Order: sequence, then structure tokens, then C-alpha cells
Amino acid sequence: MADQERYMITSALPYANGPIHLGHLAGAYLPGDIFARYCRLKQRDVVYICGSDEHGVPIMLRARAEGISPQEVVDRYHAMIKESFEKVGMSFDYYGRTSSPVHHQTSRDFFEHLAEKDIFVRKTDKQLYDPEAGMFLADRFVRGTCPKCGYEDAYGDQCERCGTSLSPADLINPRSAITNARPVEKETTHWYLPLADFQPKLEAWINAHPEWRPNVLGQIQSWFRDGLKDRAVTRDLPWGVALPEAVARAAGVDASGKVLYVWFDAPIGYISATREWAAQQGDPDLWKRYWQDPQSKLVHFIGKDNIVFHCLIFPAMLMAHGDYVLPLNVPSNEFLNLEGNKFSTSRNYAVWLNEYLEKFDPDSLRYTLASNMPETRDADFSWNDFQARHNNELADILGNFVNRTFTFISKYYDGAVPARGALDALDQEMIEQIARAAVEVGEQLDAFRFKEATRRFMDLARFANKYFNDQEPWKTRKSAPEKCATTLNLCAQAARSLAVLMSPFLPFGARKLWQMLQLSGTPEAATWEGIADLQLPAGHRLGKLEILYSKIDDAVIAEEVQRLKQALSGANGAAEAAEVEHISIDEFKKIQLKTARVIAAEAIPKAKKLLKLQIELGTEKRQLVAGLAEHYRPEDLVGKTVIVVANLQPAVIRGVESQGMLLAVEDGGKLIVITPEQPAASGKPVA
Ligand code: B3M
Ligand code: ZN
Repeated sequence: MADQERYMITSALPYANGPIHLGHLAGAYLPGDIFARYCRLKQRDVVYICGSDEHGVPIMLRARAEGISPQEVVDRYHAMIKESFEKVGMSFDYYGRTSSPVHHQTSRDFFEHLAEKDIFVRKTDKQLYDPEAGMFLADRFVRGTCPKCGYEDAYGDQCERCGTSLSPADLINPRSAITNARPVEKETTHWYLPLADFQPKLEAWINAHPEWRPNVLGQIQSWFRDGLKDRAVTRDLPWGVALPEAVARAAGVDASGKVLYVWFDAPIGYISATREWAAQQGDPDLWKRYWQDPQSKLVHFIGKDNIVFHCLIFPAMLMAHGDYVLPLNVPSNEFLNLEGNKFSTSRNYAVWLNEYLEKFDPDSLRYTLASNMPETRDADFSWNDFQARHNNELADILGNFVNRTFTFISKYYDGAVPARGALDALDQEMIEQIARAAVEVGEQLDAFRFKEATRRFMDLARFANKYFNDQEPWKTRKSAPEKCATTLNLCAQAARSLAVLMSPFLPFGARKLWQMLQLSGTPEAATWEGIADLQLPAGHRLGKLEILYSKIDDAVIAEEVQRLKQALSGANGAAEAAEVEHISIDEFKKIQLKTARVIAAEAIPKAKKLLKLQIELGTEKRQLVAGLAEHYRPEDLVGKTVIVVANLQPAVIRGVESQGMLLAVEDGGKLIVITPEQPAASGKPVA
């Protein structure tokens, strides 16, 4: 179809290192799906792509934490995420994954093309290296103090507390996230994308899009004001897309252990997934129609933490390459909070999509999130709002209208749509309202205003209920049968129109209603332009009435609210527990536990809780400070064999040097020193 508008739509590739939660859905996924479904109804030529982002340090950290390979991590979560997306109605044309061979090849070819065009700058400098793990510390492999806000657990690529973008060298007191060791500096060579060179072109391009969301343009302009900096696009990591050997050879650099930076290859994942889709269509070059034809409209749906990558870095890469279209828009969403708090994976303070889908209808979630989408500012998901939207709108407005229409036609017209007679003013208005809703919902969706579009859709259902009430068919059935028949004919037509209009937002209810209307195919095969056509012929037999949306009980909601309260209140314990549970075996092995014999013990003046111990550690003598003064008399400890952490950094406590830590159990406020259950010599390692 020559004059068809063509859309290449993407949603951010989720990291395959954990399940999807509602915040993800509200951010980059639901808006993309609503828009893609709408575009298809508008008969546009649409390809909607997503896939799992399977490289990067977070996946490697998860693999280490579980003692499995990164491939095993991504295989698990790719499958889980893909399934939960399908169950919530995400209508991707293809859901790929960046560990696929096609993606690796596409990324390497892309990188090599830029290298051949001499786009990159190569720099050899000192980077943080973990001498114990024998590896460079890229991105989240290093932690330390944020130079901006002093947060001591900042990552090497970003500070989670203040959001500042960081590089490992920025951190104060860096430490290895693998062994906790103090990193050393070691020389290494990397390739950089000279973003500053692209700033004039990027500014010109962005300034040609004043229609983009203000929150997106605001963030981009602040990056421009700070001046774009070179971005390293390779890493020394064992997991990722390997640096093309030809590029390394040409630079006289050893390529071994070097991979493309995850944010270089991930956006190329959109392209490689489209290539895989094209191959599935039997036309391997078809992907070029969507990525390399100026007619194609590229739209990226993302969350706000991905703006710099989708509005600056990836476009610079596409500009550098030269064969690609640039995004028409990047409708980035702000964040969704949960009952007034931030989602937190580590504290399990989240509503996981796969768990939600075990208990609730996907449409209810889609409707609640679409009605409250964080389009230009953060929004909040509450279970009470979820229940209210479902019960008061989906059930009581949309469901009620459908129910009354079907019940009346079934009871008084033997289940067949009655013939329409002369139209009165209210009939005319009902028809006009349908047409106007289709236009206005469409305008809102084309402007990426999903909240407005959802509200406008539900307004039509509200009007249809009012139309039914105002026409009083229960009276006109006797007093003016033709008028009654016209009323119910138009209600049936409105039900069909609503099924098409709702399908981008509520695909499951739309299909159910379509079947109840005994219409062939699915509402997705209908046309947006045909929404207001009165397509049901008189005599058309309706199917069996079903409840579109059953109400959700208070008790079910109370249970969910309680679960989140527990996750929040147990947060510290859970967080500590989560931290302890998640250290890897390598990390645990770093702690040197040894037997030791107490050879002397004394109180420490003005430190009522502390004792100073002299211990024998094999042939070595050491001094320890232990918080045992309120639990043991010094003389009771002399001669005991205890367990100590022998490789703890020495510390000075209340003026007394402590060269290690003694282990004790805390139980009911008492401290009980741990001792071997049989005599053991001092200085022996705890296995
Ligand atoms: N994997 C997910 C995120 O930062 C990241 C997106 C990639 S899109 C190419 O939320
Ligand atoms: Zn910070």
C-alpha cells in the first residue's frame, strides 16, 4: 500500500536480569502497545519491536550472586519477561534478544562501519582494575562514594540516590563490587564516540522537534548546556558483543576480553530484532523499509532514565552511520511510584507483572495505568485506585452499558438487533458522539497523550449509558415500539464502536465483546475510520451475554495492600537479608575465619560495653576489641578458643586498636561467643 504511513515503533529492551514490574509496564511498554494497536487500526504499516537486553554488568552481577553463567540468567528472565508481556497483551511483531547471533553480527557490523568511517576516538588510559578478581571494573562492577551527594554505595555508572551519571574514576574510595578489594589502576585502550562532534547536528535535529514532550526536551537541553562528552563504547568485560577483531587489529590493540558497551549494542537490538522479524516474513531485506527509508516514522517508547541514550547517543550513532532514519519522537515517560513509594527490586517492594497476572485481569491493569500514565510527571499506582477504576468504570460504566443492551435485545427482540426507524435529536447525537470520540481519541493518541485518550474513550461509554437512560426503552417498548427499536439498534451499534475504540487499551475485553456481538475475526481487524459506521444490520443475531468485567472485592485488594506494607516495614531486615543472601561464593571466600585462643582480657576505661582481648592466632599474637563487657567477665574469656575474622582491616575503637573481629551469636539481647564444639588449635581456618 504505497501511500500508507509507515511506523517503526520500539519499546525499551528490558534487562533480562529480573521480572517486569508495573513501573516498567507504565513506562516504556503500555504506551508503545496502545500506540501500535491504534496505528494498526488506522491501517498504518506498523512494525512494533522489543526484546531482552542481555548484556551489561547487572546481568553479570546477578550471575555471580547465583553462581551461574550470564547466559543462564538471561535465558531464565528472557522467557519469563516474554511470557508476561504476552499475557498482558503486548502486541510486539517480534520480541528478540541481544544474545542472539543476528544481534551480535548486526552490532559488530555497525561498529565496524563506524570504525571504517573513522568516527571513533581511541584512548589509552588507566582504568580501575581488581587485582584479586583479575578483571577491569566497568560500570557497576565498582562502588564508591558519589562525588555529588556523598552516597557511599554509588555505582560506577550512576548514583542511585541523586541520579548523577558517573564514571568509575569519579567515585571516592572506590571498591570492587566483586571482591571488595581496593582497585588499582591499569592501562587499557578503548574506543570513544566523540559526542561533542555531533552536538551541532544533534541540536539542529532536536530543535526541529518542538512538539516533543517538554520533560524530554528539558533533559536534552541540559545535556547540551553541559556540553556533550566523549562516551566510551567498548569495555573490558567477559560478557557482551565482542569487539570486531578487524577493528582491533587495525588499531594494533589486543581485542581479547573487549566487548561493545552495552548501551552501544542495546539500541542496535531494535534493528537486529527487526532483521529477525523480516527473515520470519520471508524477506530478509524488509527491515530496511522501516529503518533506512526516509518515509518511515521511528518512535521510541522509553522511561526517562533512557533519554540520553535514545535522544543523543543512539541518534549520533545513526547519524554517524548515515543509512538510518532518526526518531520522529521519543515519548519518554516519567516514573510510576507504588502506594506513594518508589519501586524497589532489592526490597521486593513491587507488583511483579507475572504475579499480578496470576490474580487479576490484564485489562484492569492496562486501564488503570493508561488512566494515570506518568507522561510528563511521576504518577502513583495504588491498589485502591486500581479497584475503583475497575469497579466504577470498567464494570459500572462500560460493562453496564453492554449488559443492559444485550439483556434488553435478548429479552424483547429475541437476541437480534432490531431495525432502526426515524432518528430523533438524541439518536443523532449518539451517532455524532461515536464519530467525535473516534476523532478525539485518535488525536490524543497521535499526540502521545494516553491519559487523555483513555478518558475520552470512557466518556463515550458514559454517554452511551446516558443515551440508554434518556431514551427510556422500557417505556417506549410499549408507548413507541419503533423508537424503542431505534434506541436498541443504536445501542448495539455503539457497543460495536466501543469494541474497536477500546481495543488499543483493553484488547481482552474488546475481543470478548466482539465475540458477544457475533462478529467475525477480531476488533483488531476493524478500521478506525469505520468506528462510527453503523455496521450491524437489522436482524443481526447477538451472542450470549457475558459479564465483561466482574467486580473486584475489597478483601482481595486489602491483601495486596498488606503485602506491600510488610515489604516496606520489613525493608531493613529484608534489605540486610537480601544483601547477605546475595553475596556470591567468591565474596564469602574472601572472609578469613580462624580459631583463636584468648590469652588475656580486660575492661576498657569509660567504654562500658567493650573489652580489650589479647589473642593467640597460631604463632601470631593480636589485640581485639569486642563488645562483650555486658555479657562476659574478662576472666571468664581467658583460655577460650573463639572464632575470629582474621583479615578484617584494623580499626581503632575508643582509642584502642582492634586487629580483627570475634564472632558471637545475638539471641534475645544476649551475646554468646562462638567456640568450636571440640578443642582445636588456634590459627586454624574455618572451612
Ligand atoms: N536495558 C533498560 C533500562 O535501562 C535498558 C533499555 C535498553 S533500550 C535499548 O531500563
Ligand atoms: Zn549521588
